[in-house]
Amino acid sequence: MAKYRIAWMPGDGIGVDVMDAARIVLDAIALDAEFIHADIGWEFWCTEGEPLPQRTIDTLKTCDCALFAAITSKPKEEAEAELIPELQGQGLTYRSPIVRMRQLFDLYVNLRPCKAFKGNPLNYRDDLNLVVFRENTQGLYAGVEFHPLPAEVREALEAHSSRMAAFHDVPLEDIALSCRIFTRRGCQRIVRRAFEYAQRHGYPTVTLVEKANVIRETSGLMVREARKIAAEYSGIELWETNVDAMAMWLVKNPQNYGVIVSSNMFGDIVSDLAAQLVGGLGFAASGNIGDDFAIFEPTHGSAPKYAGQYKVNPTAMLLAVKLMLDWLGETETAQALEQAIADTIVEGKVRTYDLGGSNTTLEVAEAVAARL
Ligand code: GGG
Repeated sequence: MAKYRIAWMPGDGIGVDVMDAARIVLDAIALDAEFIHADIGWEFWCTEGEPLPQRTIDTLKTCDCALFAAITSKPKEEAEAELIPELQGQGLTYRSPIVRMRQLFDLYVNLRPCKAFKGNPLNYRDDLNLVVFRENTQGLYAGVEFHPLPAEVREALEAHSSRMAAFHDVPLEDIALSCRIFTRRGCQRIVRRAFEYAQRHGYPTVTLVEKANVIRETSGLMVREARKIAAEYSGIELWETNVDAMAMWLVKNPQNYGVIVSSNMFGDIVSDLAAQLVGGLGFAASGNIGDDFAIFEPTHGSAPKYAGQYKVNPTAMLLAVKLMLDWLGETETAQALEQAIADTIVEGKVRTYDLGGSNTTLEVAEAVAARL
């Protein structure tokens, strides 16, 4: 029996291309693992009305972790129009399979390292090593949304907040509401993971990105809990920054930052900004991590127009493999893989089009594999 059972989820679009690249590298390191294919993505929405079939959830439950590439998703009306005729008109609603997996498996950490690899022509600066901890299960992405606003929800809100008076005359069908739900435990655990990481990797600061001067209750809860946790880590300073200011500072002085922690939506935005500083989504991997299960993926989507052309940069996918190896405790192999990726980049001989080269996705993976 193999040491690890890993769910294998290419998804669709270029997800398939970059997963083939991941396989080349995993074969080269000869990880003692069984890879179990699991269905996910647009095809299963169109044909089954469910982009994350129950059989996939069942498979995930039998695995140590999962490697996932990319999926397509489309706005509500387009999604409904692409269902097979038998499934149309049944009131099926597309739900993000990524968000669902995060919630189903309580993968509350979205870990997004953004490291500038030497020789990457797309680096904004060469001295960046940012790591974003984004809360992954609650906040504005909790999925508690209304449109039209139910009358009883309006009544309850009016009973609790005088500010609702401003909307009293707006018809219910003209109001949409998305709830930003924070829990004390949710705030505590993401901040604690960020501090633990900072301590383990020698970062002197953790920067909390919120907007507590305006969003006083949710951001405020996060800030208050972060201050308590920070008090337990004497060598690490807590920096508190508003999200709008952070966007500016990350462009002005990104080298001043290290570990960054934020809630779901702000963390999503800040981590994309941070990714662009080190070459863009082609270099951005993420780990969706819970207490005993994790899913690793490149942060890019499925880029359908490039699907099957094997021209996109697989580096983000390969870095996702590296994160997975770290999480599995295969630290030396993870380090060797990162070094092979870094060496391939700095040598600059094998490059995909985004870096000015003409090599294929698989050629980049082979160049990395050759160094392992
Ligand atoms: N690897 C990340 C990915 O595939 N992203 C595509 C995406 O964000 N889709 C929206 C969704 O979650 O449905």
